[in-house]
Amino acid sequence: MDIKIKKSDIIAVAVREDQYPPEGPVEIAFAGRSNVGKSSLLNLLTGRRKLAKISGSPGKTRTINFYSINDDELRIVDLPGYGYAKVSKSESEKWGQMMENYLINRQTLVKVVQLVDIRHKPTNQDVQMYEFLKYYGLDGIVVATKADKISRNQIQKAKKIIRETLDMAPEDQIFQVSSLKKTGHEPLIEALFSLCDKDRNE
Ligand SMILES: Nc1nc2c(ncn2[C@@H]2O[C@H](COP(=O)(O)OP(=O)(O)OP(=O)(O)O)[C@@H](O)[C@H]2O)c(=O)[nH]1
Ligand SMILES: [Mg+2]
Repeated sequence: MDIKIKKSDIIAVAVREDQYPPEGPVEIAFAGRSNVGKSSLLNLLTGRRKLAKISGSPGKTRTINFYSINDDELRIVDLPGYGYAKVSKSESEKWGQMMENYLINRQTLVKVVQLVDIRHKPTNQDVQMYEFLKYYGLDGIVVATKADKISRNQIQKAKKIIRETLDMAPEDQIFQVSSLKKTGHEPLIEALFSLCDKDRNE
């Protein structure tokens, strides 16, 4: 298996199931709080600065965006973030339905990478999200983002707090990345490609 991302294309933008692309190769989705760096991580992994739109203010990604990697060897799905205070209650309910429908029903979805900010203890919503992923067997990979924001010797401690707060299993993997400094992506890319032949219920 090739572990380089040589090609990446956006293939669908969806708010409803009928807008999803037909099921094909395995899909790996990125979940996490608004502004945690999901879209930036996609750009880092693909080496394309402008593939996904990023923003300094939360609530940038509002749709489920499907990206084909290496002509559909696998797909990465960038999700809208949660915990964005400015949305109305009805908007946040719509968001929940849109996310649940994709996460629960998509048969080719094999893993959801949970992103958390390396500087902070995961929020209650992060914990809830990770519990949800555990329930559906989609957990196991966590990415601590913005690693450039803390010093090297704080990294292990920060990762320990994340592990404990999310109640991660010993075999669960945690990667630290910096999209700003472009570090940490290589082991993550390997982990994602190693999921390529997996089935959802394995
Ligand atoms: N210093 C630093 N900033 C980062 C890093 N990753 C992302 N950011 C910044 O964080 C902000 C949010 O990044 P996005 O990638 O848009 O975050 P998102 O999780 O996709 O947000 P939503 O689409 O709102 O859910 C932007 O200003 C990024 O430049 C990082 O590794 N280091
Ligand atoms: Mg985004």
